[in-house]
Amino acid sequence: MKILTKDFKNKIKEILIKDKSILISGHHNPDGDSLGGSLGLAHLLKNAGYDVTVMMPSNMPEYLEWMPGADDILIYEKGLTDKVIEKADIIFFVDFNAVSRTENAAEALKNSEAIKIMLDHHPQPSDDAEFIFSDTKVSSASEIVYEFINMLGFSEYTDKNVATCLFTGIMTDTLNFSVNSSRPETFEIVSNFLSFGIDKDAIYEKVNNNFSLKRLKLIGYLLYKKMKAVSDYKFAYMLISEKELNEFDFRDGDHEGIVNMPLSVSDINVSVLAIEQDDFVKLSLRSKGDYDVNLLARKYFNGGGHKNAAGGRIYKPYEEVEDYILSSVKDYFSEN
Ligand SMILES: [Mn+2]
Repeated sequence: MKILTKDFKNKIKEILIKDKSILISGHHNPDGDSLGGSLGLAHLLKNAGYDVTVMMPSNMPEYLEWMPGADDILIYEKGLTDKVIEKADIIFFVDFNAVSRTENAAEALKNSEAIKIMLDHHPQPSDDAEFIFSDTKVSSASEIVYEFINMLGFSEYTDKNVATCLFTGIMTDTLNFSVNSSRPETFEIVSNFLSFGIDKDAIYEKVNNNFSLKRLKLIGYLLYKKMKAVSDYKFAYMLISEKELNEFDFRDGDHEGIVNMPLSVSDINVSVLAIEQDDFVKLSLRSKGDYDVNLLARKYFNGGGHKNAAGGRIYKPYEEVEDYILSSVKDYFSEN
């Protein structure tokens, strides 16, 4: 466990006084880990008698709306939520390494005088928080939240809700335990969660088999009509325009998992999904083994993330994006 702050445990214990108001923030477009880690921590701190609010910078995907506590999440709105941020004494950042990852909420979070605690597993944590509890070796931020709870001696406040939320974070970030889950500790933690009576199979079902028929047709269309592969670089990519998105009633969260599909081909090691938005083209990048899409996203696509999963943006007209992706990837692979 990498603690980047001296005397972390004692200082946190000094800070966490019961009458302080605590805000927990996930990142923009929150995924299962950011929501699971935030809600799990919130349930635990509430059980321990703290005043806690959870905020997300933008809406959560529909397939995670069932999570315990999801109904009480504040979705950031300029002005309205700024007051809540201003009032907070302590703010937790869960599953992100820089405040810019909260997009619209970033300014208010930056301006807040609250003490900030980062619980994360992304590489290169920024100094946007005074206290940083971060490790790239663990499966997820939810696992870090669990370690944090343990370190503080708060495990006795774990209940089924805490276990359900943190389990969901670990399950989703490891793509159902297929990646980033080779440490025995991850399964020890999951084993502990099962002892709280969580319904593992139902959680899997709700997260993975909860999409619309239109989304399945979109996947078919993308794989059959849109996917292109560059065999020299074992690289596949798909571009989708706003017009096409509208044809398939595309909703937040619908693209989840699609970018991984080309990696099921033995000869594809890197996959990119590019989605046209109003002011830029949004990229999801995935890879297998030692292929590092974090570096690729940082160098060419105004983004970053993990070695095998990253995101980015291209600020160019949609028509120019394909050429830009191809030349960037060629450039990157000829250098590395
Ligand atoms: Mn994560």
